[in-house]
Amino acid sequence: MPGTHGLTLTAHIRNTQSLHPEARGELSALLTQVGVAGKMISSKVNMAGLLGVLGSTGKINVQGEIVQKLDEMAEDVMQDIVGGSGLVCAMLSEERKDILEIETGGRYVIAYDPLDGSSNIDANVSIGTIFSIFRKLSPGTEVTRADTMQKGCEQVAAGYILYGSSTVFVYTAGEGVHGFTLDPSVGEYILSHPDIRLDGKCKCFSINQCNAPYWDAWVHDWIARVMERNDADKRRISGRHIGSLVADFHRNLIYGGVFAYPTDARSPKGKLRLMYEASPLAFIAEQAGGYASDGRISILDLEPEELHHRTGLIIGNRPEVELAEDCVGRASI
Ligand code: P6P
Repeated sequence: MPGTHGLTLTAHIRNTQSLHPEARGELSALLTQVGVAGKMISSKVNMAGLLGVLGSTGKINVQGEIVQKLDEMAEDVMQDIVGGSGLVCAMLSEERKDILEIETGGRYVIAYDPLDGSSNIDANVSIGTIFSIFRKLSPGTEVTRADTMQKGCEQVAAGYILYGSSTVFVYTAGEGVHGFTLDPSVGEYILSHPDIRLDGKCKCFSINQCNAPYWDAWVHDWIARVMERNDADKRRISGRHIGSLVADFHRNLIYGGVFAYPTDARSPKGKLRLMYEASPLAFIAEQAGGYASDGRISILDLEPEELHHRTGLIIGNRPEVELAEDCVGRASI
């Protein structure tokens, strides 16, 4: 049992591993390495204004988005610390067009957004690293599509490191969702949010209202049906949206809430990416008792069509997400 000094992330990961006698410790080592990368990125993000690393590089990435200087830094850290761990055979990154195959031939594949929400960096808004881990399926050392284009339900672990008022590492390895706060004085993540649950009341509603002119009709119907719970007696749900997915998701995970970025006329396939944004957060949401959908089916059941597959996303308390699916269904009749 942890004493007054708390349980470290490393100890928690090892304890989770002990639930699987067949485990060889490689996933534990990989999660620990992701944590190390998060500490390095956190130290740079927290000093960004002083290191001359704010602002953009002037480059445009494969997504057609402006690359921030900290995006490049975070990508470099992930390649060095995770790619150099000998534990992964392939890395899928939001910042790179193609898959990076790693010669050392580890047994895992990692998909990640090195710095989600980075367009908010100059305003000191919380941003984060989102990651999704799969087991290599094909025999031998060759990396195949079967290894990299796996459905979300095949994930063995997922999580994010949120660089906010404190740095928080949140992960699941299929045994619930647990959060750790970085103690910068010792450089250790300490368990601060054991067994996070997303099955209480939905208190926050997160959507970019300025996309309303582009929404399908069902979104307006869904919002109206959610807002019915606010009446003269009480405001039961409030709007909270900061435009940084990882920060919006974390707030909703802790307080209870639903986030939506549905497909719309501007983004008919969706804006958010399946492999390294929607899928890992969906794994976390479901492990915490919530749910994530593209409006029709679970995010975890979507078949990836390409590396940077985009999708609509409604994620958070299960009743509100299922209500969205009901609205979609009614609109298609
Ligand atoms: P919009 C950040 O660029 C991001 O990928 C997510 O973190 C965020 O939720 C979304 O885009 C914001 O997009 O169109 O509302 O500005």
